[in-house]
This record gives sequence, C-alpha cells and structure tokens, in this order.
Amino acid sequence: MENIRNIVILTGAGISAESGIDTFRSEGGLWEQHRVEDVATPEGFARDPDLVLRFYDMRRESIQTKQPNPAHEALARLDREWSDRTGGNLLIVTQNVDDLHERAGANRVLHMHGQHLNAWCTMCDTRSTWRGPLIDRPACPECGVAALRPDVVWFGEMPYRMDEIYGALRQADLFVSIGTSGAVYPAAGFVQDARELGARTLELNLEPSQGSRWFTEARYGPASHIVPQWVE
Ligand code: BJW
Repeated sequence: MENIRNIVILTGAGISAESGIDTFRSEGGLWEQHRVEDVATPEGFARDPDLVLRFYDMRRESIQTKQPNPAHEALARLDREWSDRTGGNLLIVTQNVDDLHERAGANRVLHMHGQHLNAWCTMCDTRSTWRGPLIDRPACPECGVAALRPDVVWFGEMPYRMDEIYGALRQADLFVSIGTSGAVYPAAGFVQDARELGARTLELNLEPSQGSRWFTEARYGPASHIVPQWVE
C-alpha cells in the first residue's frame, strides 16, 4: 500500500456472511424470505409495526450469538495499526447493523444504516442500547413513552453521518468496498465519488458487484480469505 495515507473502507453484508449472518440479496437471503416493502420501509412499519418489530427482534437475538470472522479481525488490526504505521487515517463505513467490527476490536466504525443494538425513541429522539425484544412496546427509558423502533435506516430514510462520510472520501487515497452488492444508494455511489476525487478503488467481494466496472482493482473470493490476504 505504497503512497497510501488515508483509506475509507465500505463494508456490507458479505463480510458477515461467514459469521452466519444472512445477506440480503444472495440466494436464500433475507429479501427472499421477507418483502422489503413490509419490513424495511417507514410505510411498512406504520402499516404493521408488530411484523417489523418481530423481524428485527429475531435478527437482534440471532446476531448476538454470532462471532467476528477473520475478515473483521484483519480490518480491526489494520484499523488499530494504520495511523501509527503511516500517520494517515482509516475509516470503516459499514452498512451492516451488526456489531462484529467493534467486537473484533475496530475503533473507527461508522454505521451508516444504524445498529441493531440501539432502539430509537421517535418521541424524544433518544437512542438507547437495547439487547432484548421491542415487540412488547417497552417505554423509552428517557421520556417514558412507548414509541421505540429499531435504530436502523429503512428505504426512503436518510443514512446517518453522510457529511462525515463525504468528508473522509474527499481525503481518501484509497477506497475499498468489501462484501456489498452495490445495489443500494447512496453507498453504491461512493466508488464513483471516490474515483472522481482521485482515490484508487478496490473491490473485495465474492463476485463482481453491480458497480464492479467503477473499480480500478478487484479480488474475488470469500471475505475471510481475501480480506486478510489484502491486509497482510
Ligand atoms: C460475500 C460473501 C462472502 C456474500 N465474502 N462477499 C433508484 C435509483 C437510485 C436510488 C434509488 C432509486 N430508488 C430509490 C432509491 C434510493 C434507495 C435505493 O438505493 N434503492 C435501490 C434499491 C435502488 N436508497 C435509500 O432509500 C437510502 N436512503 C436514501 O437514498 O436517502 C436519500 C439520500 C440521497 C443521497 C445522499 C444521501 C441520502 C436508504 C437505504 C437504506 C437501506 N436499508 C437496508 C436495511 C437496513 C436495516 C436492516 O439490516 O434491516 O440496509 S436494505 C439492506 O441493503 C441493508 C444493507 O445495508 C443494504 C445493502 O446490502 P448489502 O450489504 O450490499 O448486502 P447484499 O445482500 O445486497 O450483498 C451482499 C454481497 O456480499 C453480495 O455481492 C455477495 O456476493 C457478497 N458476499 N457472501 C465476500 N463470504
């Protein structure tokens, strides 16, 4: 990684697949089992909150039983060592709502689509750590009103911390995309943004993504092999 100081790494569901967490669009993935309109839009939540809360309660429970894999561990090592080694900055932007990057020991992780282990009170706007089910309409620990929802970003909602992400992309010498299909914007557009801003672009995925033509370099295979190989 010669001449590279600042790196932005985008991760998607593929990095957690080998930890046993379902992806969305692979064969047998979550969107084959559930209708996106029903479980991942604000309209779906307004129509049938119980269905949506059950979907997220099930995933929140399951994710807590999963462990980081060698891909998360390799990125965490890179994250811990990068600034000492180079004086540069590294930011992991994840679309994933699991906490496997953090549990592997990564420090700089930005969850642009929210986090399973947070509940968001739509009444007082407080976020609280939440490990149990939400289905029983628990009251917000802050304001006492039963208006909690999973703190995740659904279609039609604004992903989190976009200014910070674009700020990091402007400084990036290298943009790396790992385990994402490139089907969902704005994350799918980061590669073009990074390229226009002068960064090198690298895709690490099981197969070419929808945006694969925008990458200057690519390696294909399971994340648990190709990510540690790239980091070494
Ligand atoms: C492996 C592997 C292994 C497997 N090793 N790899 C028309 C055109 C353009 C945009 C739009 C449009 N109509 C609507 C939009 C906007 C919309 C959108 O993009 N829609 C598309 C479907 C077209 N986007 C939005 O609404 C977003 N908000 C928004 O745009 O606000 C306005 C705005 C504009 C500009 C700037 C700022 C704001 C919000 C999107 C919210 C997405 N939410 C979800 C659910 C989160 C909560 C939850 O977990 O339930 O986020 S949907 C789902 O998709 C989830 C994921 O984060 C996201 C991306 O999925 P990901 O991670 O790529 O997973 P997969 O399954 O798709 O791919 C896995 C990949 O891994 C595959 O390639 C495999 O091959 C690979 N793989 N095993 C390595 N072992």
